[in-house]
Amino acid sequence: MGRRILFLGPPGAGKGTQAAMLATALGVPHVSTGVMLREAVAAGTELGKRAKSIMAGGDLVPDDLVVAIVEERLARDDAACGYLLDGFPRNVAQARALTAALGDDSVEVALLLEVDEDEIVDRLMKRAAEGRADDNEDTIRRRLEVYRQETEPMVAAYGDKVVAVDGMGAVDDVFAGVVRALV
Ligand code: B4P
Repeated sequence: MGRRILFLGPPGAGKGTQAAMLATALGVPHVSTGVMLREAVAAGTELGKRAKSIMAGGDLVPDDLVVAIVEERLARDDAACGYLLDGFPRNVAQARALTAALGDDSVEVALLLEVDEDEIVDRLMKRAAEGRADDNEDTIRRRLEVYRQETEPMVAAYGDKVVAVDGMGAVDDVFAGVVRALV
């Protein structure tokens, strides 16, 4: 079994950015629930129709929907050699579902990207120009609140698997910290 890495951190911490770089470097699939959900919204599938307004408001899509798409993705052949989870699990129930499906070894290391709240708002407001439906000031604040209420309590559940990485620098400097955390 290859590497099984999880990226944790607040919205806009750079999980998607770093996960894409690391997945390419390691040759394992980058499994992002945010990307999969946005694709479902764009394609207008049943899942996308249910997720659309929830995501636009900054709330979490229901666990059963998200767990189903992740289980389906991790059952594909390419994930047998490892994977990089980005944005999932996002609460205690999703973490339990992952462990129930794939066991305690489903996550080998959890990289926690740490970024100040001011920097997060700044980054997401800049991305708003790219037109993502959930990047506006009200929704960004809601996503931060959801992170504190639902995701942060889950971080403790991963205990000594969690390695904190400074997410405040330039993208390449943060990536150097990610790589150091894995050796
Ligand atoms: P996600 O797609 O997971 O998005 P995110 O948390 O907002 O962003 P991320 O941390 O990946 O930041 P990024 O690299 O893009 O979730 C979106 C929504 O989907 C959720 O609110 C929820 O509704 C739903 N959802 C997803 N997963 C779910 C789940 N498991 N359960 C239920 N619902 C779920 O970086 C942000 C910006 O910063 C980018 O513009 C980037 O270019 C920039 N940036 C990155 N690194 C930088 C750096 N070092 N310096 C400067 N800018 C940087």
